[in-house]
Amino acid sequence: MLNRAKELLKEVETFKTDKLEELELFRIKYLSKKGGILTDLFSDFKNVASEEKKEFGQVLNSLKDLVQNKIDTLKSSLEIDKSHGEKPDLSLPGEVFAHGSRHPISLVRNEIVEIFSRLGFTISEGPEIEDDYHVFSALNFPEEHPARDMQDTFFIEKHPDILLRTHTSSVQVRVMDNQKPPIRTISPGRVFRNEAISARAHCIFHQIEGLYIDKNVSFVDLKQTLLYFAQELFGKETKIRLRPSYFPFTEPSAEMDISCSLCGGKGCNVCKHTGWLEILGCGMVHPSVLETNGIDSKIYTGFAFGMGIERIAMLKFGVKDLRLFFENELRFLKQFV
Ligand code: 2U9
Repeated sequence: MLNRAKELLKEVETFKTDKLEELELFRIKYLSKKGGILTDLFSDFKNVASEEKKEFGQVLNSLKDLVQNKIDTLKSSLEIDKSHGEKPDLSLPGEVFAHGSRHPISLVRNEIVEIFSRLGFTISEGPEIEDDYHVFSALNFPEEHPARDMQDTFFIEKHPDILLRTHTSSVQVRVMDNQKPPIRTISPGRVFRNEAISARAHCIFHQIEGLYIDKNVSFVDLKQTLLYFAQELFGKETKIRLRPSYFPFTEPSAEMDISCSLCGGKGCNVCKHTGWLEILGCGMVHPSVLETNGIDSKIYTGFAFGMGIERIAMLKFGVKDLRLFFENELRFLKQFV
């Protein structure tokens, strides 16, 4: 019986297969509870002469370990091979990964940031959760202004002074807190307004606001800066026009149109046959805003502007529904690769 066990050790050692089915037969042959070779040998153990018991026991245990190891190693290597259909060809070139692409809002934001960087504007960022002072009071919003209303602004529950910023001008208020003029900065970021979601409006959108404060900054500087910006973004042929407007934080204030980039100003569906497209608001920083923020309005003047990135992206890419920018539908995003 000892010799039989030793022969089996050799047999197991030399066993090879490249088929999982054959390995299963091997397992049954040795380990099956009914008629398995090892099972039978273990039950014969009691019949072995006592002087042979020690050696037989050791051989039997080695045989059992060997069978189990053989099954484990062959099984794992056959399963790896099976998952590849066949043994992997290590000389093949690697698989090409599909790269993601920048979101259209990021593309437009980066382009706008680059244009103003060339004019010496720095980039400033600040918190999305703000306080009343940085969003409204420091920007000359009167106490009763509708923007301060629950209908227009998201307030943090039980904290009437804490809210989600409705514009990134609050970042520039923080810049003025920490920096003396000259100040030349743009602040891109998400803003939040309590509005119903539609093809033209969303409760979250992205803005870029700009601020330039120095001695002798005039409306001419504002106009020339924005003309450069419009021609860099929409093409050298682009014309601008400024229409009088009103914001609490600028005086005088204006809205800026560009000549329609689709019809070149002749009139089409996109510009509603006017030849012009509104793209941003702007103005000279209100003297009260300068004073509230510790800047002497007799020495310094400044201009400011603000635009919604979604609106610019819609015009640039011909997107008709603003909601597409938020849905992250791959068929939409893949068009901007
Ligand atoms: C400071 C002082 C003044 C930023 C400005 C606008 C005009 C403006 C809107 C355009 C479309 C926001 O996204 S929108 O709804 N913005 O019309 N924003 S001037 O004025 C400032 C900024 C900072 C300290």
